Amino acid sequence: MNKNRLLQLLMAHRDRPVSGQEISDELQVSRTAVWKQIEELRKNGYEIEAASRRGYRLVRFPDRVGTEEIMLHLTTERLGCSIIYNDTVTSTQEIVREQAEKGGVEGLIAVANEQVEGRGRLGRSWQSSPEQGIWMSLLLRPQVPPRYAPQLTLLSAVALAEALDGYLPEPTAIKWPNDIRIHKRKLAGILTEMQADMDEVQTVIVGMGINVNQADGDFTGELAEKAASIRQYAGVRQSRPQIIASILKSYESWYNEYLTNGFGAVKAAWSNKTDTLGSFIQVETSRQTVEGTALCITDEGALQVQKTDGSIQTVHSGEILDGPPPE
Ligand code: BTX
Repeated sequence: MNKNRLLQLLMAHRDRPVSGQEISDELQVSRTAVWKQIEELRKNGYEIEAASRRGYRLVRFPDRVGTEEIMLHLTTERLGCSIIYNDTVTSTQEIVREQAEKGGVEGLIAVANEQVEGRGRLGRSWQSSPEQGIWMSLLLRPQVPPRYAPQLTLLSAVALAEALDGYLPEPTAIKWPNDIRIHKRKLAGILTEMQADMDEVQTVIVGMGINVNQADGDFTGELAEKAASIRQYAGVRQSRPQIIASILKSYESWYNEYLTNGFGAVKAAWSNKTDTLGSFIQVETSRQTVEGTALCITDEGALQVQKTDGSIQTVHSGEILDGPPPE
């Protein structure tokens, strides 16, 4: 019997017990087989209530980010079509890169419970402690010219921020290009790595790191002042597989919009959700530091900054230097 189908059935009836007979009819297996699978699920951390005569009810599922748990919640068509789960990895970016080289399909994701060499942008590291967050990379193969890469970076921020808002009492804000913050603390970061030839992007690997269940005191050192988790604002622990499914859903819908209609709607949504535009910033690029007011996003996804002498400079990638630490 397919364990996943049993889980899906139990999920669909979480409000009432489902009888062994109903399950065996639905899945076309014997009641003994049902009972064996229920025992197997319990061993894997699923809490399943069994009331005599009334049947089985799924009370709680484990907070694992394994393939099965994610699939239970998935409602997407393409994203998440292939899921690679590992308990511990160096970086999920590496797992997806290997798959991409072997011809992995668009929509493939790698998820880990822990990363021991989690990477941020510009060679920085990303703290990816076990159990506490979502450490996930997504493989895309968009057929766009490489100069549009910044658009995908902004798209990722919009899709992720929108999904996370569903779990928070107040909305997140995007700091250019794609930090997701709440009260100016970093809730999630995105690392976009691209392989392209002269005319076309070959693969984009979007790495997303989301702080989910860290409690006060779990962020130490520089992160104590800079980082935040969903739990700290939502007040309770959150289900990581459910959030992963929400992220993929939101991402798929923005990605489809982008591939069909272009960057317009993404640009508008990003501009609406950022707290960067309109503020005075210092951006460090690979060549210089640009200082001025963040004006707008161009149609290619770059940032325009109006310098104090009135001239306008377009910045394609860089890092906004931090102001004083948040209250
Ligand atoms: P970033 O360069 O914008 O952010 C890195 C900086 O953020 C660090 O220098 C540190 O100050 C801070 N930081 C480190 N860890 C955390 C954390 N857990 N929460 C908040 N702030 C932190 C952002 O880079 C891109 C991060 C992508 C992470 C994903 S996880 C899945 C995939 N695999 C992988 O190795 N990276 C990506």
